Amino acid sequence: MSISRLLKRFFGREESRALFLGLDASGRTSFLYKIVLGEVVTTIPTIGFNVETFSHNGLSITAWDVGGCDKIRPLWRHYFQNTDLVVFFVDSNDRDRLNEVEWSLGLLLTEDELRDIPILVLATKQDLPNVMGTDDITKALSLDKLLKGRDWTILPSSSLEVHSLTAALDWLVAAIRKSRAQSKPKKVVDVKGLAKEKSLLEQWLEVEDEPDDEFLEKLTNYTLDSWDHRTHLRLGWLYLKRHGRREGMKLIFTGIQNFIANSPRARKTTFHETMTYFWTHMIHYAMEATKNPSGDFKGFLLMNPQLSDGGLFLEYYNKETMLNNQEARKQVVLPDKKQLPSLISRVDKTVVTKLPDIETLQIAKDSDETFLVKFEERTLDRWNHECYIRVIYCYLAKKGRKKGVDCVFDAMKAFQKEGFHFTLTYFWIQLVWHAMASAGVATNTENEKAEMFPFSELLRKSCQLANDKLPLQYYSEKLLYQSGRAEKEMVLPDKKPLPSVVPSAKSK
Ligand SMILES: Nc1nc2c(ncn2[C@@H]2O[C@H](COP(=O)(O)OP(=O)(O)OP(=O)(O)O)[C@@H](O)[C@H]2O)c(=O)[nH]1
Ligand SMILES: [Mg+2]
Repeated sequence: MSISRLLKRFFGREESRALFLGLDASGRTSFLYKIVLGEVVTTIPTIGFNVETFSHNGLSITAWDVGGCDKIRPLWRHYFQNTDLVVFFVDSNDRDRLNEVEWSLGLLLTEDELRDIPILVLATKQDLPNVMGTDDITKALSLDKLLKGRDWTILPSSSLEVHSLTAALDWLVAAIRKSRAQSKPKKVVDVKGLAKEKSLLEQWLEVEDEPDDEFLEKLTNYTLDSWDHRTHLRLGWLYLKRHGRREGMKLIFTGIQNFIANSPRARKTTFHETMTYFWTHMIHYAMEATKNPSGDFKGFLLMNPQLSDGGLFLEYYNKETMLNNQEARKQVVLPDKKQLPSLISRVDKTVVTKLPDIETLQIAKDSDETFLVKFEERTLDRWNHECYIRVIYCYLAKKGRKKGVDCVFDAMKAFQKEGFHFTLTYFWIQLVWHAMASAGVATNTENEKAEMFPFSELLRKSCQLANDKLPLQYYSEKLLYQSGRAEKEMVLPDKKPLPSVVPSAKSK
């Protein structure tokens, strides 16, 4: 039985997942929030993703809007699994990048996990003058050829015109339903492990569970009836749900250790630190990333069928590292195949407690232009965090987003050499851009004259930029400095997502 039918049987609701992809600035985040909030928000480029759930024509849709900039496009593949439909956004006003669009869509279509799924191509920004129409785009991208054999269409859209969004959603819902009705068995079998998950999941859903409190009591007095993967998932889910990540984690670790030490039922198992950490993380991630329609453990299982695969860790770790390495049993070792999915959290309660005193900041008296010249000539008389942020600001303000990002990367690689850190560079670009967008001075185009809003003014408005520890509010130290990857490629934050909508968003 398919997951969607199981969902319907258990909760009387249909759930689905749609993936929003496309080049950067193609309009995904604007589209998503126009649907969810009903207003045109001010966006900044998405690093990582936004995820929102909404309903249309009786179907609940969880939409994943994944950042499209070329530097982070390799991250897309982490979001493919269990996708029902892809909405591919094309900026109708961007004739220059049609080749890149075609290439990127073509690449996507070769992905095994996306085989056979319907594709909705959205020609966005139709409210702008002289844009390409859907026919022009179809022809330019050879969509007839590229998408042959799939259920697909191309529709015009504008985040200013509600009816265009409704028409897109009408098609999306109908396509998902049609694809489910046809229920191509090939697709199900092809997705790794799903055939196995399916029957196991059904069995799991039929288990009569004792109430949660009774379950925990049995755990702590070592009388649980079973000690299997399902039990581990349940205890992880329950502790995280009741106590949050920090406290929940402690309870999970001691709960499992004590049970193994005291219950004859767990005689054959030994405690494994890395495995426990892995599953706790995956459970927590799943809880944050999906809505649980019933709020109970079965609802959680149903929304996250991938967790029933006990071998899931093999996607992230080599078998050798996880199972044959004594060190991994005693302390957490990092995955050596791919990074664990990052946690997303919508609620940002962290505040910067100690703001630097702006007046004491030693912002060089030079104008931004002179400062940049001195930086390029290597004649600055000091180098500190403010200088670093200021270089980023000057390039972004002068060159606009796209060229500015490239300039910052080139400049920092040349300047910092061995010390260059890919993720941190991107992090600060994003935060500076966010500050600029909030101050209303972010422009996408080159501005050679750059009647710039001076850097000191930006810092005054967004003083968190002066806090060089800011990345640690988003990233764990381990991921940033000890994973060996963050220096070389973009890794997503594991504490909270980077901002992608400007807070004081006003309707345009
Ligand atoms: N005129 C017009 N502008 C739009 C429309 N949709 C998006 N934009 C603008 O296009 C720019 C990029 O929009 P986003 O929604 O951030 O694009 P994105 O695809 O999420 O981009 P990334 O997150 O950078 O990958 C912003 O300046 C939007 O205001 C639209 O329908 N009409
Ligand atoms: Mg976006």
